Amino acid sequence: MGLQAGQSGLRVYPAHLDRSEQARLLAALDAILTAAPLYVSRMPKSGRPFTVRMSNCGRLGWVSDEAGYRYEPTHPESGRPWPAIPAALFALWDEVGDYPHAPEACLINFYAPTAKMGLHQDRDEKDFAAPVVSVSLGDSCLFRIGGLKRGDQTRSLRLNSGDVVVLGGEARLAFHGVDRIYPGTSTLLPQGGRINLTMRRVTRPASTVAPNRPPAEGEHHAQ
Ligand SMILES: O=C(O)CCC(=O)C(=O)O
Repeated sequence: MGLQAGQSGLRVYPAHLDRSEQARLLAALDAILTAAPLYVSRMPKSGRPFTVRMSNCGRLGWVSDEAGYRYEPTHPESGRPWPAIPAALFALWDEVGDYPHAPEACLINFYAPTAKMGLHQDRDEKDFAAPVVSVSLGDSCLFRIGGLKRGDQTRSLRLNSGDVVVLGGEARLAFHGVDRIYPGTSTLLPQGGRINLTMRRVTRPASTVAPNRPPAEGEHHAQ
């Protein structure tokens, strides 16, 4: 795949999960979404609803409302902690993430046939050295990715059920979004639609936190 400026570190793994792996993941998600149901997030300031419904699993979950984008340890409607990230997703992160610390959040996006997601950057995390690892399940979509500036040229690719995308390196901060869903292109989700999972590391791992003491003699720290 030809890469544009701002896209090095974008890796696409077509059909990385086979049908039975997708079905097992979906079963795990069913249990997660029973405990932490999908809900309607709202845009900062305007309160305009997203067309995508969301939930999370992991120690932290990405939320958005009039107060802004942020990570929270609990579901905004039930007030309960998010369910744990399934083991299969931790294994996937280890396999493709190329990053030594575990993800802390997994955002679950559900796209009904008319839902979409505008171009945006994922920048509410503390450590951009960690990738975002994304899994597509269900109906195919048209995914768009550009560069580091909103106005940069974009390219589109179709993502199908079982595809995995890694936004690492420069592409970690690339603008991206979903222009449309292709209804009826998968039989994985009984009711149709698309689920996208994005795993993220939210906090800076302890070993990479800059020390707040001067270096000891003979010890060097990058400035
Ligand atoms: O649905 C997708 O493939 C992308 C999701 C996304 O951009 C996000 O959750 O930040």
